[in-house]
Amino acid sequence: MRQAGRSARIFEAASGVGGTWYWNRYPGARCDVESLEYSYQFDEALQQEWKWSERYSTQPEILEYLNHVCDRFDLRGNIQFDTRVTTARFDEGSSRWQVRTDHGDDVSAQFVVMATGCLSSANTPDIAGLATFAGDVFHTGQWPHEPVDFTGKRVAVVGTGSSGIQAIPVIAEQAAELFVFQRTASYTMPSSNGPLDPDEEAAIKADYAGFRARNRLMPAALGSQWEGNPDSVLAVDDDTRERAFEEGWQKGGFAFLRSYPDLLLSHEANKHAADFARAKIRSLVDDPAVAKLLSPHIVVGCKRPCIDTGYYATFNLPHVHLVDVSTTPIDTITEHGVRVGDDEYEVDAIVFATGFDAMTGSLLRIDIRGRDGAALRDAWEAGPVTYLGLGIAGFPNLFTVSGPGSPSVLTNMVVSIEQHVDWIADCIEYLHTHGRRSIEATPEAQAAWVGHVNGIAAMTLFNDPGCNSWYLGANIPGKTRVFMPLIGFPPYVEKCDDVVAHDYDGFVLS
Ligand code: NA7
Repeated sequence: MRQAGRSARIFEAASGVGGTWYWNRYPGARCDVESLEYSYQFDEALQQEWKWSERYSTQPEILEYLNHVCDRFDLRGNIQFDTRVTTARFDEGSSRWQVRTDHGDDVSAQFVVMATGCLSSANTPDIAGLATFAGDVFHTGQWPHEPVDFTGKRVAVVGTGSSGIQAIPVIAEQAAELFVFQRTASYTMPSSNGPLDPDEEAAIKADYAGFRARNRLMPAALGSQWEGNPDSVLAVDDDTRERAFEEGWQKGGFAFLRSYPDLLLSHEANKHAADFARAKIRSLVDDPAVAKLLSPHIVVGCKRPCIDTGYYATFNLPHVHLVDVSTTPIDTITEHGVRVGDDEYEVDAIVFATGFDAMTGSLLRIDIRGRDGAALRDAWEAGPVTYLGLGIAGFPNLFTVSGPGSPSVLTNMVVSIEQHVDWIADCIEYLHTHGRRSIEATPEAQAAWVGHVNGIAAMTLFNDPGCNSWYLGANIPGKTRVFMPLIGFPPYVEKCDDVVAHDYDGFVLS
């Protein structure tokens, strides 16, 4: 906006920049996308000069990077921290938004850009008795800034998604006793993390633009360096398949799931990958009963796969206990611990690694009112509806960065965010140069787009009835089950560009 000569005010609930990387300070927090990819590409000098230390960056290092970017481009002065936007109302008379904050700001703006994040509304389950617990309670997504020391403590971790799986091995190093409460076993692949290879870094930096361009052509906007097999997993013999899976597993990260192109397209194909992963678990966990409990039953990849460092080996430690809460849920939190059925687990601290009200949570916490005072909460009651994940019918001049209906969380988020930010900035420029005051998605274009997003999801296993992922909102009681992101980054970018090329086809400019 500054480059375009426009004024912008930025409101941020936190005391500093960083978003996800500001809040998720839990032990072991690390990115699941490689460092040389999980970084901005808008400035060549920035991407050349910044030095990452590991293949997968830790939370403190990414936060340091984001603070560096903020200062390098002199953005801090435009940001009002510790301020939460409470309402945003569109005034049809002036065609402007009235934005209010919990600090009493009352701001009139022509455009509002919601950069509120996809995983920013922490979900703490409503378990009876939580307020009576005498020890410390944490949520991985709202971790304190002061150091937390679990040395000598008995600790409960509730949740075994990405956050739990990263935190558990690190907490286990300190805790005297660790109880892990698992409702659904996740698939997790080794990160094969290590110091960033200087040769690999030099090779990428020698043609960073080329590397970025190749990644933008990948379905998830990442991983062009991994060679997948073009054939169906069903078309190869057992040895070939096992070799390819092993190679993917050893490479680390999401490479395993990229071994074959059809793993998320057919149950038969998926079962091969799931069986391979379950065999790995049996080989890594000493106690067969524990290995069995840790073995997922769901489709591999229908939830975002986790990337770990030493997760399974942690369960071979004598002071680490896995508690199955799949059939008997956590009943109550007592003064001294966690009760499951007739058993009470006495602990000094409880860590909720229970995820987020994803993709819509933070938007809907703000009272957003469009034309005729209509509430976004009502418009999205049966699940979010958008056009391109960028605009919403009835809500003119409101943009959502990585909104539902865009590839967002199924991609390298930084790439998706930059694509959206560029699109929005270009759009605002276009409106100014063409003497238009407002842009609004048409209900028809929006309905067609939602149908398209759902239609693609229906061709995959992401919608599998056995899979209660946050992509589907199925992790939040009462939330409508609908697959929110769009699968496939490159065709999406083409569509966005095409919409622009056709004078913002599907939007009304007035
Ligand atoms: P996730 O992936 O949503 O994981 C949350 C975990 O918490 C998951 O294992 C849940 O089990 C579990 N959970 C939630 N509520 C309960 C209750 N009431 N009892 C027991 N267990 C519960 O969140 P993360 O923070 O780990 O990761 C989110 C994303 O951040 C991740 O995908 C990466 O993209 C980064 P469930 O599976 O619902 O049975």
